[in-house]
Amino acid sequence: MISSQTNSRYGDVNMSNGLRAARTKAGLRLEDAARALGLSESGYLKKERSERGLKGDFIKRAGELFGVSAEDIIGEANTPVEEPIDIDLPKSLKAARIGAIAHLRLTRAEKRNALDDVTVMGLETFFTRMSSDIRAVVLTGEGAHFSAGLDLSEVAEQHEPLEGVLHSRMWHRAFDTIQFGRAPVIVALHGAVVGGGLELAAAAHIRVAERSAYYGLPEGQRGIFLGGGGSVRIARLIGVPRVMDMMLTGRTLTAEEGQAAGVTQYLVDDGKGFETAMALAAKAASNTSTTNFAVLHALPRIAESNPASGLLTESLMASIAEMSGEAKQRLRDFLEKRAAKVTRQS
Ligand code: 1HE
Repeated sequence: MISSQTNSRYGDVNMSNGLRAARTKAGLRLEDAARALGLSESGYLKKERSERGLKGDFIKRAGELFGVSAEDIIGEANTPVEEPIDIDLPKSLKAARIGAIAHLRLTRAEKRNALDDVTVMGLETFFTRMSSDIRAVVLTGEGAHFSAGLDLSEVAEQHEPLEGVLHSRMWHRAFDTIQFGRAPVIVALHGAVVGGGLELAAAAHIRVAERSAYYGLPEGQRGIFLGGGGSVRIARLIGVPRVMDMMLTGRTLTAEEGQAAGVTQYLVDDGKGFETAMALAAKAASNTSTTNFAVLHALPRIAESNPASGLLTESLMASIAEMSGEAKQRLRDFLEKRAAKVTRQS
């Protein structure tokens, strides 16, 4: 797909060019399309390269010529193009960027995105090596399920207790790089989100569920225990009594129950998870780096500390944030009526 550089809500993004795509599909050469639309070749080329070319009467005539609707051309033009990210990952993970947002996918659908050692270490590699101009990450799973959790075939092979401890600590290390990394992580969930899959989701900052999502902790049934941080993160999200129920009885929660219990912050229709996560990522990405650092690194530690230390840390963090040049500019923008007001969202 040919792309043109435009500004969008994802930062500087390569957008696919709807006009060019429609002409290519129609099998028309550039010079023929230009002539039919009454333009010089360079005049027509400019329109293919520029969003401004995709408006008004011109787009209607081009649509007629190429045999597609104007809406289709514009829709295609508004599709951001994913560009590869140059980090070596196992084949169970794929990463691409859309402007300043990285899209990381679990790509082991044939095993329901079960998390084997290679994948967990791949997650650590990605979040450790991610370049500083990535401002937010969207995490999704391919196939019918987000993740079936720990790859049980690997655990069955462990023989010494210490091996199990070190294995669990490896998960902790990897998931810490997600929770305490440099960018907000928004995860879009669907289908089974169970065991280690739920532990992975709990390490993200915002969870979006499609209605097909369901949550389980089948560790109880398998004769094992949480090991990827769930005793801490899932218990903090939904409370120890719910975790106990899920583990002792094998109870699963529907997407609606998970939303009510606090597993997720957003519940959307099937097929809408990724676009919702991208929109949320774009909002998070537009904050100042200092605010996002404070939210990711200071807030959870403050919330877990004793109140007196927490309040002191809050004051220190607040002062650092207020002093940043970016904050000063944003405050001036509001006071001089250039910034958006806070409005009620439907
Ligand atoms: C797996 C795994 C896995 C599937 N490890 N291979 N997690 C669990 O106990 C969940 C176990 N999985 C399931 O309950 C189901 O697979 C699902 C509900 C997620 C999906 O069902 P379905 O019918 O779509 O798929 P399937 O036929 O069960 O599985 C497809 C293949 O994936 C199959 O392999 P195949 O070679 O026969 O094709 C399965 O064996 C394989 N597969 N899940 C290994 N988990 C850090 S501690 C965390 C502790 C935990 O996470 S415990 C929870 C483990």
